[in-house]
Amino acid sequence: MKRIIAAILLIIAIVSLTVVFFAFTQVTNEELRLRNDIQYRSTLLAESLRETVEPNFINKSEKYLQGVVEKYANKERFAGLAIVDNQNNIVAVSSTLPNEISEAQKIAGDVMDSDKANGDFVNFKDKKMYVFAVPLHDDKSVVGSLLIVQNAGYINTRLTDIWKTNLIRLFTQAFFLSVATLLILRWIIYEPIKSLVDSIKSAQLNTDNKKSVPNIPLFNPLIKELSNIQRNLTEARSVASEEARLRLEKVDSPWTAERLKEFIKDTLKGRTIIVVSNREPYIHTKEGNKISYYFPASGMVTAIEPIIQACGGIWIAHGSGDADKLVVDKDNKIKVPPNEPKYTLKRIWLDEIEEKGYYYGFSNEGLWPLCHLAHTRPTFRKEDWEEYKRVNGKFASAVLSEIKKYNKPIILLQDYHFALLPRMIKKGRPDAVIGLFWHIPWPNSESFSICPFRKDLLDGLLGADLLGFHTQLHCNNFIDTIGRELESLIDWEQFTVTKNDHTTRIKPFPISIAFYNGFHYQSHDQSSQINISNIRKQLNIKSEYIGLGVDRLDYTKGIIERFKAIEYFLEKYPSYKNRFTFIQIAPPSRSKIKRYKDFENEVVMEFERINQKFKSKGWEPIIFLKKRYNHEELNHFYRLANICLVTSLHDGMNLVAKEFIAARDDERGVLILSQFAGSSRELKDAFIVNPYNTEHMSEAIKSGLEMTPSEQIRKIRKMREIVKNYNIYRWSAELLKTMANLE
Ligand code: GDG
Repeated sequence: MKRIIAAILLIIAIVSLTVVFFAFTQVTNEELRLRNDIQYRSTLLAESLRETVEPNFINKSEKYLQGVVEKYANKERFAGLAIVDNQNNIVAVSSTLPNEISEAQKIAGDVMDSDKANGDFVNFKDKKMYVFAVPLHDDKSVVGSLLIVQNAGYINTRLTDIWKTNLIRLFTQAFFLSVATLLILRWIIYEPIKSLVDSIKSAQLNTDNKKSVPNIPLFNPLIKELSNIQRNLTEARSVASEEARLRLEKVDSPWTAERLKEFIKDTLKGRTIIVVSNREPYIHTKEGNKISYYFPASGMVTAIEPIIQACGGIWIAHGSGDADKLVVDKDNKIKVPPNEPKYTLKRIWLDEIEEKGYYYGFSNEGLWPLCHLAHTRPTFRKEDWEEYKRVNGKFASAVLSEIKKYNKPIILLQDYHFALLPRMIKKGRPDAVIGLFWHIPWPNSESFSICPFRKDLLDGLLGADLLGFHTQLHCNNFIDTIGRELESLIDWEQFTVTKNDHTTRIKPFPISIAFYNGFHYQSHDQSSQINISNIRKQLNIKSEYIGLGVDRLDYTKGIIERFKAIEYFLEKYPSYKNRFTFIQIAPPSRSKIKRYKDFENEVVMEFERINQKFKSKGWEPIIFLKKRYNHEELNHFYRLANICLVTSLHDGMNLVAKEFIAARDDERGVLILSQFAGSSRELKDAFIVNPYNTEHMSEAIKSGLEMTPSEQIRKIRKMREIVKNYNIYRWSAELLKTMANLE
């Protein structure tokens, strides 16, 4: 835009200079012409009058002379006449001239001295006049002078008119030229470039409605290149799609986004997929006038986003960003990812009371600690429960209105925020196939029994056709809980629960990440400030060994236990002082909840205490980064670390463990993993530790740092195979296949 304004200003400047130059020339010429004209007319009159005036002047016939000067007074442009004698005394003067004509008399004096007619412009009472004087003679000498005075004001008026006309012309031209420039830029540059961009976008998005590259002679070389790119893209895509189709039959080939897409086409035959979660995948925020977005630190979002990116559909979630409302359409929808739209995000707005009761209160002060055995006491408040019910109802209405036009839609509900949603949706649309994935652990039935609203929660969940958990243990715990709490028919063979003629299947689906052929993350955020080569410099790390922890600031993640293990390790093995630095990345989470605020303070106090205890010049054992990094940046951290510590006190799966493995295509690095994280069931080649056993963890740190490269390669290679084999695309295929087979 700045450039367009500059171009327009330049054009205006050039036009102005041209117009001013020509106006100036015209004014100069016109002034010259008018001056000559007035002079010529004055000379003619003066010469013709002299013959009459001279004899009467000599005869001193003043009366006659007065008659002459009155006769010519005020005719057309003549202002009057005057006659002076050789003493410069006025002999006769037109009554139309002012009394004070000393300026004119001066000219008469000069003319008599030089005995030569002459004229000049003078001002009479602010009026511009032209005075022309001729000498009068007797036989021998100059006896006086005849003065012709003409109004010359019209000359200035005429010149001003010329300037005015030219300025009006200038403004008109500048205006039309600016408009013309804008139109030309739009027609010749913007529109063609936009249609080029649209055609490339449509090729990238792989929609059925492809736009061909337009034919614009002006951009021929560019168009040729773009046509080639578009063709190659389409070809590459159809090859990939064909390969994916073939791979469907080959069980052991890797699962990719393309393969999942083909699989879904094959299995769901065009049925629409709706995802519902509390957390949205893209959060828009505003700083000053600038709106930007970020991808939140959430295991659920990390896992689900690649699936919906691959298959398209609608994702319904709480719009929590302060600029979310500014970017949606009238239906509160926006196409995302913002830079390469692949699916629709529909935002649901919650007011403060709803968010407080449903999200912070019931979900995170009640259900979260209830399901995680991490020794934080759950809090159940009646008013939170009411909000939880209300918000579940709000989401149910949104889902029901979204699926109105679809037959047998597939609905994937996410997590513990929506335990009541399956029943609510099923009531409105019995044909909808509903799956709910519970991303956190399910505790044993006794622990669960403390929840005052457990029967309603369980009944709500049993509205689903499929309930997914990360591990078989969580499935067992769930069925135990049902057996203990509700009247129902449990089939332990099939792992189903039937209540009121509706059957719900319970099945483990260990969630994963988008890892295949070396890729394991998509760059979602707008900018990265850190890369592997500058982390050490930016954080001023000189140590030989680096340890890493990446967790939301949550009391279930075992961050304090991890710090204590580091303390124990440094005490027991002081040779690692100055040689080992532990980086803890901890984006703040749910900080409006007191327990989380307190936990944050505890973590800060603990790392400061440990740093105080061991620090030396230029070294501190723990670097605590209380901020959010994007996945590209996290990947650099993963690749830099010698050891990664995942020491959750209880965790459904833990994707950080899998992300660390996936990032290590150099086949180096050691994973230290809590036995209470779901991922420890799959990643058996990690150092499996009990986070409550400080000594054991510190030994694992030592062994990890001292592990030989060949041992690291052996272990990490095996774990990479596992994550690659059971990646998020396979997870999703299995979940959707199970749902499709339920009918
Ligand atoms: C729940 C369950 C289950 C971390 N820091 C940043 C950031 N992260 C990303 C990680 C990872 C995700 O957040 C954390 O995933 P986890 O699985 O470790 O944990 P939860 O958020 O508690 O997830 C968990 C998961 O759901 C999936 O089912 O595994 O058990 O508790 O992807 O990379 N992401 C960004 N910036 C950060 O600073 N963008």
